[in-house]
Amino acid sequence: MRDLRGLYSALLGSFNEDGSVSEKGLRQIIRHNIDHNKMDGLYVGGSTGENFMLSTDEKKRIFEIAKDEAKDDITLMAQVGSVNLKESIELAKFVEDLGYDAISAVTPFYYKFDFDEVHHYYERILEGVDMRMVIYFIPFLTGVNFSIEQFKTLFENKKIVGVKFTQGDFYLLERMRKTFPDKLIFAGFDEMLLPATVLGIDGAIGSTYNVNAERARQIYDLARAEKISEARAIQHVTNDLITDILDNGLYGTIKLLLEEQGIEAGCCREPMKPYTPEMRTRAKEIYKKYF
Ligand code: HMN
Repeated sequence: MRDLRGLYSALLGSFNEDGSVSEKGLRQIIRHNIDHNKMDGLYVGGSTGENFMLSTDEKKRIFEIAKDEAKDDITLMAQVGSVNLKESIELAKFVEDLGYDAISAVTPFYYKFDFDEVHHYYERILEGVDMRMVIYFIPFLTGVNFSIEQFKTLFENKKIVGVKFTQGDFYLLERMRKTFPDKLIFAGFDEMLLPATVLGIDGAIGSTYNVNAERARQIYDLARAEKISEARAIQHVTNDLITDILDNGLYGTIKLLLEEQGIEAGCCREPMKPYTPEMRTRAKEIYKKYF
């Protein structure tokens, strides 16, 4: 069984102008993450993949392309969570058959599910598969928060091996680390990689690693070696870059930065905005400034 720890790029979605999935773009982004970025893993079907705007067939196709391109070169974690539980169950089985290393599932969102319902959702997804699962915890987008006690209840299922923690609450992160020394904690906010690493995470999953992998690796390695001031200097540059990316449109700008490196990363899926000339110009400036 593959060790799941390490740095993962959250795989970007790649779309043609008509909104269809660009297989060519996806394959190039995947190869770039393996060959150039030297990532430990890819998180497929997450927020960065614009996954919640896709049909079940499109999600399946992207899982297939990622596995076909990556083979066993890199750890593959599939985000199968959906507010449609039947779809999540189906996708979990699908990626198990494809040979993915682990699944992840976002907490069900939109409706205000109570904790028992959320618990039931995870149990139902896991019933049908023999796979390791990482909970995708992202309260600022889902509105779903857990207490330590609630995490404890979820973690009673041995198939749940960890959590992707996209949350800026370092008190909770520290409590989690102490309470669950054997569970894997992946940091989800790239701008907080250094403090999260200091608190003892097992890895990180992020959108900006598609383009800023080298600095992310340095921060992670330096922080683990307790070279904090060196790591902080790189986190400062990284956060200047992330601030500029966020100001110009997160996923689109990352794709435009990849385009500067010769990768046909494609467009975003509507209702996300098409690229404007100003956005393209700004992305070129950002590229020049940081790369
Ligand atoms: C995913 O599901 O695609 C990622 O794991 C999500 C990841 O946590 C990113 N969060 C979002 O995009 C909402 C971060 O990498 C984030 O983009 C970055 O820290 C910039 O804020």
